[in-house]
Amino acid sequence: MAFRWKNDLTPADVTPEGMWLNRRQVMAGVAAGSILGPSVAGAQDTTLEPNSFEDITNYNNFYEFGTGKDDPAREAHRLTTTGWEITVDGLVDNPGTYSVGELIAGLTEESRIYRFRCVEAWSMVIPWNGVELKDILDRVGVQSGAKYVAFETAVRPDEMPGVRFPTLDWPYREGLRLDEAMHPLTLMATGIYGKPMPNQNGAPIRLVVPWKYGFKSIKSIVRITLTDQEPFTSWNNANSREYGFYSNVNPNVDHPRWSQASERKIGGGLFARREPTLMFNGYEDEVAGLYDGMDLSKFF
Ligand SMILES: Nc1nc2c(c(=O)[nH]1)N[C@H]1C(S)=C(S)[C@@H](COP(=O)(O)O)O[C@H]1N2
Ligand SMILES: [Mo]
Repeated sequence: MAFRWKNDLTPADVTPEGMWLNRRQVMAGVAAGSILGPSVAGAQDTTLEPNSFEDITNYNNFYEFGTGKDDPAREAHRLTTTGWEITVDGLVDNPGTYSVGELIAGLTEESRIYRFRCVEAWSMVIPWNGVELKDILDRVGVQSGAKYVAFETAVRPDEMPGVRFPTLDWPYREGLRLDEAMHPLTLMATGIYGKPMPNQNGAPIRLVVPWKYGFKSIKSIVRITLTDQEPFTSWNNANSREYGFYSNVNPNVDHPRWSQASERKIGGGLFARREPTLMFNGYEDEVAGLYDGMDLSKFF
């Protein structure tokens, strides 16, 4: 079945955290009934059941806080996010340094459940809150020569123990083609489960591109640059054989060291079966047209 997106999922479609825990217990025992409360739209597809807030905030990749999955949950409280500013520059009509509030004030707030797929072959389903990146870009005025959007994460050695080591060439940087950035599925997320974005997930604002591997979804953004050149991206720079610029979820293109054909959903328990990975992470109907005529094994 097609995934639902845009405005057809509302906060009421997201099983509240407490309800979700209850629900698992109930499902284990008695038959399901009306006491289960609201559930996720499209729940026939069990992979769309959101992960718990606990899973989403305790199993993270955020190398600025260390390379272990539990490092961000332990270390990211050091990040101070008050007074956060984002510099917008390059080919825009209104370059400048803006507070998060200035960038998103008055834009339509979205609540959307997206499947999230890491290149390490695990996945989660996350209820995000945020705004469409397109709305922010329209606000700053993209000039006609712009073809790409580049993003940078903060680098704060005093707050981010991981950046004291050369794990990556800091700052963490990512980029999208302009049409990918303007696609309505592309969010700038400011929260999870209706709560402000936890630091380990990229507070106060991070990108979410659901048809691409997780590493494209750069966290704790401090700079957005419109450019006519394909941007530097951290993982492509670290290992260009393993990580291309496009990084679309593609079960037919293996990572050089492991298969991408299946995935394990986090939180499924020890005996959870692997699920087949879907082309473009299940968003094929919505985004395949962006890549018409491109050889996706070459542009991986
Ligand atoms: N700045 C920054 N952004 C980042 C990363 C990172 O290490 N640093 N890791 C990426 C990777 S590999 C993944 S899978 C996702 C994880 O997002 P989550 O922890 O919110 O699930 O963040 C991405 N964004
Ligand atoms: Mo990842």
